[in-house]
Amino acid sequence: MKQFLSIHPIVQKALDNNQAVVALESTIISHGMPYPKNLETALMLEDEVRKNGAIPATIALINGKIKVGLTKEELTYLAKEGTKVIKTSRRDIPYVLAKKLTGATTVATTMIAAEKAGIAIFATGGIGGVHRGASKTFDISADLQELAHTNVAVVCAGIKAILDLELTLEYLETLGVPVLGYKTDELPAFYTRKSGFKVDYNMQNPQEIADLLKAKWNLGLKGGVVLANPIPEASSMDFDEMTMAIDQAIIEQNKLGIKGKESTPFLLAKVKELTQGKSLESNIELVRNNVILASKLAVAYVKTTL
Ligand code: PSU
Ligand code: MN
Repeated sequence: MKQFLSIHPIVQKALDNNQAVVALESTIISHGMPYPKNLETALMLEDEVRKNGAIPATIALINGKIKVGLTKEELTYLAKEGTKVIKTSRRDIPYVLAKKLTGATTVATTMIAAEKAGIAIFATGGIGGVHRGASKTFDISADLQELAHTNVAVVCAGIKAILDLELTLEYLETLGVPVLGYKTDELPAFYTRKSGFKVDYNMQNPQEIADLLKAKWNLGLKGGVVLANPIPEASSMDFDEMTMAIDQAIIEQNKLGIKGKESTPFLLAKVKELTQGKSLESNIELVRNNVILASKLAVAYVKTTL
């Protein structure tokens, strides 16, 4: 494992001293936003982690290594390369490493890297899930299987709204993954605070969540947890406008025959276009909000002995 894992000295020192660390993914940088907004956002998110008492560890695959904690040069490189870097989910890892290519990590791969490095808390925008029409296409994100097996808590604004939220919740239930709401009974829908679906449990503070994580993992129950944190009211989108944009994006996707790993980046980019860029601003604010909660959770988690 040592051969492939490269942990930044600042991150390693924090881990050795039992300090709070928050993992961050890199596909949102490469595939989620245009340059230079993506670089500004990546740096802003790392700052938010520090301001909230934790150490950030953005993760990517570079030159044959899984890098946990990136330098500013590495972040800049990823941001500039954009979609030229390989969106790396679990099945892509061996190829990208063996060929010494550059890979941006999805939720699944960020969880794998975080667990190997010893990081329990990870913040992102939204998790992948069961795509609409999956009964025919079988398009179900590897993020869900990862949540079943890998011991990392994923702080997100819910399941990406372009997906089938109801089927994703059923799938997570089957896999035994708790879906927690932060100060809400209702599952947020990424760009909006409401979805019409319920979370499993409404959690009121980071300590309560840290206690739940310790209970799960000390018992040896493998797998992750979804902590769904609603987008702040001021940044949330209009539900009907979003529904229309998503429906239209899916129509265009089907017309163009876009499938597989291109599906999620295409839909998110199309929704951004159809909302005249407004969804991108929401996306940035919801990730910021998740990073703040994840940092507070990481601080509570390292102090919790159960
Ligand atoms: N944000 C984007 N584009 C993306 C993703 C996030 O703007 O492609 C990634 C996330 O990293 C998430 C992944 O884990 O999409 C899910 O993709 P798939 O459905 O192919 O597993
Ligand atoms: Mn897929």
